[in-house]
Amino acid sequence: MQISKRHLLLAVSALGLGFTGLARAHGNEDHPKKAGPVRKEQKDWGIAGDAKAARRTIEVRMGDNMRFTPERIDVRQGETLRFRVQNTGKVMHEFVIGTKAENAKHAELMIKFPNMEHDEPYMAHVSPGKTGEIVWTFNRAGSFEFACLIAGHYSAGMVGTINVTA
Ligand SMILES: [Cu+2]
Repeated sequence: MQISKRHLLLAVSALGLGFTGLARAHGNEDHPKKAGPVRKEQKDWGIAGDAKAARRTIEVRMGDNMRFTPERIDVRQGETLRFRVQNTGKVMHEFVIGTKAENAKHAELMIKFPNMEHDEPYMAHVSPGKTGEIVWTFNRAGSFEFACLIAGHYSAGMVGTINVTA
């Protein structure tokens, strides 16, 4: 029940954003940084991290071949990682951490609403040639994903695995 309720909420907010998000979001411009502190909301795959707590930086490259390098990241539960995500391609890519179910659902929405604006502390939208950065704390063990949810990229295989061991 919880999943379908969340799905409904996502769909409803996506519909609303269809009007306001058309002009920007997912163009070739970087999203403007929003003012205010990062929203810290516990997710199944962790919580927004403090940069000061990051002991390890993971360099990730994203290319127009719809692949991430590396494709697998191993983490210990409780670790805070800084991800430096480089877009080596010529089109927009993004790095979104989530559960497999969450990403698959989100990717489907992005196909229906390609201009949907989405920005959360567990995602980085990166313009061609640029590098984005996020800091995330993996406080829950499990097998998660990082994915590019730009319309069509996820289904083309633009996805990697994050294993968090207890
Ligand atoms: Cu992509």
